[in-house]
This record gives sequence, structure tokens and C-alpha cells, in this order.
Amino acid sequence: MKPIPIPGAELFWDQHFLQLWEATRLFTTLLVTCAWERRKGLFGHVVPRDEAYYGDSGTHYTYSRREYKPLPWLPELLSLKARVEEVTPAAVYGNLPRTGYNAVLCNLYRNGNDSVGLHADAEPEMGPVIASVSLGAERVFRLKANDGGVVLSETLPAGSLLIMAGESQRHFRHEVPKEPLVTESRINLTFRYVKHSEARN
Ligand SMILES: O=C(O)CCC(=O)C(=O)O
Repeated sequence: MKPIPIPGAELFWDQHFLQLWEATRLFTTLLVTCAWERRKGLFGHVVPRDEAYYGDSGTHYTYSRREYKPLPWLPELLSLKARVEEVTPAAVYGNLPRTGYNAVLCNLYRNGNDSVGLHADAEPEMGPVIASVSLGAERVFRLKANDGGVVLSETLPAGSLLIMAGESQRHFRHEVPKEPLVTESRINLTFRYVKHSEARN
């Protein structure tokens, strides 16, 4: 994995983590097997993407007043998790427990009108390492410093893996903006380590 040198962040990426045929096969499978749900967000507005959350038991968390309760792992997600763990740089892996990632949030952007707004994955129960696999349509991913300046704007191709670690979530926020000209769907999988609820006080 190649480091992306941005002071204050710890980012790594591999544009060709999966071969295109693998990414296409996984996209097609997950499109029909994930339990996609379009949920209501704050103030009753509809979240502009479908979501499905899988993980070990006890990995539930709350974001934007929505509760994420893990569904039992799908075999495809478990084997992808093992591959992501294998390539996670050793220095980053040191910030994960020996057992690696324990949950994955799946997002389905049905077309360019779907998006995720500027946010950081910095809930108290969330570990600092987020590994993001992209499938399907290419979409722009932007990282912005807390003062608003764009420090990274990349098109994430199918089969790419982006890892955000260290202080990335504390110093930066990220987004996938709307791109009304995009007609194809994209799936993004963010592997995380969520502190087990049993372990929380
Ligand atoms: O779709 C992406 O690339 C980013 C997803 C994301 O920001 C998230 O799941 O928190």
C-alpha cells in the first residue's frame, strides 16, 4: 500500500487492491445479498444512500442518532476482511487488536444523487483505523481539514482500498459529494474496529 503524504493524517492506498473482475463479481453479489436499508436521519430527512451493517456481536454504535446494530457476517465480507487485514500496513495494524477489524459498514450509492456529507468517523466507540473498499461506479472522495481546506480529492476506482488511520479522523472530515451526471451505482465497504459494548463502561 502506498502512503499518501498529508501532514496530520495517516493515509494509505492501493488503487488495484482487487482485480477488476473480482470487484465486479463482489459488487454484483453484494448488490443482491446485503440487507440494504434507506433510513431516516436527523429531523426525519431520508439518508441519501442505502446502508447495511455487519459485524461481530457487541459492535453496535450510534451515529447521527441512528443506531447501527450488526447483522451476522456474510461470507464474502468475512473473506474480504481477511484480505484487507493482510495488506493493512504493520504500523497501522498495531492500532487494531490481534483479531483485526470487527465490523463493516456497507454503503450503496444508487447513482450520483446519492452521497455522504462531510463527517468524521470519530464516535467514542470507533477505533482510529478505517479501511475503505470501493466497488462499482467511480466517485469522488474528498478529505477536508477542519478549517475547510480540501487536502485530498481523488476518484476512487472499483477495487481500490483506502486506509485512514492515526489522527486522520480527528484532524479531517471526509465526504462523497453528489455527482448528478453519474448514473451507475457504487458500493463502499468501510471495515472498522468498534469497541465491544461489553468492554465499554
Ligand atoms: O463511500 C465512501 O467512500 C465513504 C463512506 C464513509 O464515509 C463512511 O462510511 O463513513
